[in-house]
Amino acid sequence: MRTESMRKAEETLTSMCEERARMLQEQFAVSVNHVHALAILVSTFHYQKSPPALDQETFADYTASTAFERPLLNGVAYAQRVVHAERQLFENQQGWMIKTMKRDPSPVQDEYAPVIYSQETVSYIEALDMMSGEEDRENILRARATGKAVLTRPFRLLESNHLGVVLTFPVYLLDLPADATAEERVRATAGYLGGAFDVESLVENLLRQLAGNQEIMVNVYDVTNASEPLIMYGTNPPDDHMLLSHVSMLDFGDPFRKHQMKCRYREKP
Ligand code: WA2
Repeated sequence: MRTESMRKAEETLTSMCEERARMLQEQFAVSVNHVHALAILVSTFHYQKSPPALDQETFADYTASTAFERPLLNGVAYAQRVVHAERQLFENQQGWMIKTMKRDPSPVQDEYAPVIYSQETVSYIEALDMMSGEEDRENILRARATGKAVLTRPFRLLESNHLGVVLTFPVYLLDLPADATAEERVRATAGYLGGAFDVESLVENLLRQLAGNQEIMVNVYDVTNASEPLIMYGTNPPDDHMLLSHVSMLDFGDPFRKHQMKCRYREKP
């Protein structure tokens, strides 16, 4: 029997879930937009000026003072595309060797994506070849072939070991027409500007500020593969079909990935 109090509880849960989904999506979108602007900044000051009018110190200062624009990102960085034939020259110029994400000297590869500029909060990825990590590598390949912002599946981030996703924008050496082919895009690729959404700690922070936080439990899932949802935020709840739940749709701007938020009451209302 559906009582009046159950109907009321359902309505409250729906509105709390929709509010949380809207806020998360909004903070995600502003962060993505600002990373887009940083990709244009690198293109303008590193590649359209000769010699480059950008260095690590300037990048670190600028990204530190604009960090408030990217509320869900733990930091941003720029990885340059280096093909193997250029590796020696690149390493000599930088004065360091390209390392894998496990911090070993990089073995020979066709190409590399070493981080040359980083926000101080993620300085631990400096000199690391971002193509040496499976999730980051897939992002790099998809970003440069499409020219669009792309997201990884949720995975454990370096250093913090928090659950999160990485955002990647491609940077090109020249202006490409909107209908450029994937091969043209790959050939024109200069590097990759991106950052990590520390979903585990920064979404927690966001939700903690909202009224009613004690009463409901929030989970975010990557449901790109509908039959195998991947947890992106929250502890996987016991499957209790007796508890009310509500699913809110999320759009993080990468059409290749689908996400949703699921909210439940912690206790039976
Ligand atoms: N940034 C921070 N922490 C990470 C990470 C990452 N990737 N990957 C794993 N933990 C420079 O796509 C280019 C940033 C990758 C961009």
